[in-house]
Amino acid sequence: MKKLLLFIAIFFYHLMGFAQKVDFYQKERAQWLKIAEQTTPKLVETIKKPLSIVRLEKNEKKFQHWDTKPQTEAKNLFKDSFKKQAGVILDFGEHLTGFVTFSVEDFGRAADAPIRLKFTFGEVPAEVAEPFDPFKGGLSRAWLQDEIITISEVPKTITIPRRVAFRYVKIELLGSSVYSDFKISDLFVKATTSVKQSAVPLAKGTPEMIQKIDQIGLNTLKECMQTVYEDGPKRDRRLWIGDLYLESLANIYSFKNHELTKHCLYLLAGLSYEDGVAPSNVFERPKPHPQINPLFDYALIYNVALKEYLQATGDKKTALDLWKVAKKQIEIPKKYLGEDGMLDYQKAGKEWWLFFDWRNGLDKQAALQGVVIWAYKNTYELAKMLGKEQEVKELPALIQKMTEATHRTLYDTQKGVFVSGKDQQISYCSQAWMILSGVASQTEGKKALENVIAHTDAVKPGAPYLYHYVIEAMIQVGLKEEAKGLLINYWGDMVNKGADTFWEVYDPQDDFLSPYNAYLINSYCHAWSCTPVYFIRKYPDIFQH
Ligand code: RAM
Repeated sequence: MKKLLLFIAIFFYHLMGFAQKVDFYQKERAQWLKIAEQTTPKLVETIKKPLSIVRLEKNEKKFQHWDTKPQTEAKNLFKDSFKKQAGVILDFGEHLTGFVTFSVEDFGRAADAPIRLKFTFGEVPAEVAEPFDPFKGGLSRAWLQDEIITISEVPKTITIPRRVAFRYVKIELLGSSVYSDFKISDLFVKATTSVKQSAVPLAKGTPEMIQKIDQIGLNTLKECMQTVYEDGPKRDRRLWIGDLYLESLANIYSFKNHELTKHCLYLLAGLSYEDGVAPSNVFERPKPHPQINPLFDYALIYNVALKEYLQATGDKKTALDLWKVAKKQIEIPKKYLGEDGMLDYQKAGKEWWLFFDWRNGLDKQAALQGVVIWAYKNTYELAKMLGKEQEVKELPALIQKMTEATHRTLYDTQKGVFVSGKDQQISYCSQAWMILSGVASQTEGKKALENVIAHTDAVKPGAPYLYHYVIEAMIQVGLKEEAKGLLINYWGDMVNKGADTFWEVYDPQDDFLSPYNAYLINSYCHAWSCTPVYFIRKYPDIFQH
């Protein structure tokens, strides 16, 4: 008997071990990855040449205190000795992403020593103005775009192996023959994007600043649309769910490259973690693989992105094929859900990365309740479109229970705002998520946003990502003028400071803010900042008049 019990115990132990290792998408994964591969977009390539040679000027009033002044046409570089022009800064006049090729030629006298050049590419002037070292940032120094190239034979044409994202390039001379001279006789970039179709023009009479914001938003989106929706073509050059969601919304109202969205949704599904959680971010090369870095809110946002894709395209086949992923994501919060309808946000915060925004000290309890309810609602809508309500029939009751509990626990009736965490923090983030989830009624939401604007100590958004949700919430409660005002103030401020593409983080009070403790490593062409394109085009009555 004892032996039998021991045998049963061992059997179950192995069974459980085996169960843990089983890949939740074992049956589907290969096929999803195959479809992802088949839908990889072909990039559109354009050759672009520099427009001018610029000089840097220190100016406290300009972004990060640097300004550029045009000096002469870029083609003058190609005629003359480079020795005389070392340190030159070329300006391409726009943000570009691609591979740079350059040629060197001698002046008739063969070089008797190699030439060593240092190229520094910058999205913003500070990157070609400030030294990169010593580097104290939290991410790899190698993201900074400086490349040293040694040329052993002249003449020569060389393509720099690294793809770069830039508007400016500084070229320095680190070494060359002391006897002979040379020139850089050509330099161009083969710029890429997967955007094929241009966006329709805005209505006549659209305010000038809105037009500028829209154009820069389109440039940002175009640059980030490569073979996936990248978060930033300079850094991190990969597909994140949160960025994909906002980019695909903007794409629906502009370039309409739905094939790219489909490709990304399949790639994410095919690279989901073995326990079924959608991966926070994935890489395409050297072969498709996820970063093992689960992110709670992003996993749930996968469902919303899939629903929006279905709504925009009517492509039921894809949505049905990927439904299994959406269904699995709704399980994630259940582990933390108490009998009272509130999530154990502290436990979730210990076990997961909860993102919502780059803002130190932000309390995420309210946002967490909000994002779960919002994702559940969207998933239920998706299920209805696919005739799958039965498979998620618990959702409506769950949504109601969580909504009531959240309202009871987090709404401060006296102050007229939603609070978060044990210190009852008041933030823009919490108000936005309480509105988007429907926890706040229309009137409460409107009042909560008005109150938070008036509340000088409220925790403000740190990155454009959260500004998106705040503006969406404003529109939802009818604060249309405020939404327009915020869009113009926040993104318009970047325009006034010279943005060609919108930035990863921007605090109007602090040009040097960086989540990575090194502002030069911030991305200055960042996917999640492109959403004015979505607002301006989805709500023409608010933004195009
Ligand atoms: C950064 C990137 C990316 C974002 C994640 C959460 O690494 O900026 O865009 O989605 O954080």
